[in-house]
Amino acid sequence: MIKGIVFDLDGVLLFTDRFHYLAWKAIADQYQIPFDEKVNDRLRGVSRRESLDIILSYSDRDFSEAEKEDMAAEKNELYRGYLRKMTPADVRDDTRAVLERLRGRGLKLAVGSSSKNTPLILEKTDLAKYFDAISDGNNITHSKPHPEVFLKAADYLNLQPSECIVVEDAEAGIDAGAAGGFLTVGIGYAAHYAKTDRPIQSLSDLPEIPELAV
Ligand code: B16
Ligand code: MG
Repeated sequence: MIKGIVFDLDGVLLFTDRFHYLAWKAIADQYQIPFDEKVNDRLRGVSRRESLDIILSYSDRDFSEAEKEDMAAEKNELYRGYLRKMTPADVRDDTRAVLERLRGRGLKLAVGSSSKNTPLILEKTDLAKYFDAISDGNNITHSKPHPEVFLKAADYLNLQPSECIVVEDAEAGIDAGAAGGFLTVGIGYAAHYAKTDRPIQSLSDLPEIPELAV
């Protein structure tokens, strides 16, 4: 029986993926590295440093460790510039409605995000109040597709992975959910991924999946 739901943040609850794209694009342009939406899709759910390594694999020159640290820090400053301008209006009405509906059914809700910027995002958008637990890039040592972030979320909820659903937009996130023993729901990019258990078109479809049917 499902008792809890762990939501990915970027690409599921919010569309901060656009800000990641814009910030990485500025860095890539600065170093004449080819970067487009297709490369950006490879960064979904992946940590900041691993994202940089993927971007740099499209360059024909080598970068020192110090240069890489500077690039990652600069990207994060650009990204946080976008985040600071976010407001509660950046959360879709149907997203809030779904969260309220699921809470109303007595389900426990958690965030499971690779992002170290999760606290800032939740504060700016006033989303924290819907969640019983937050597991993010600040409390993990292995990023998705490792299941750590979701296992910690389930643990914070005092639930077993088999009692929880993971909702994700990234292949790495679906792999992480499956590796942890969660039922996976895929939205957006992950709705087309073969390993996703339950693909959905929009978050509003989540309460209708068979495992949550009342
Ligand atoms: P940060 P999620 C992930 O968030 C993003 O999808 C991914 O593109 C990003 O690199 C990662 O967070 C780390 O973010 O640089 O803010 O620590 O999808 O797991 O909510
Ligand atoms: Mg995501």
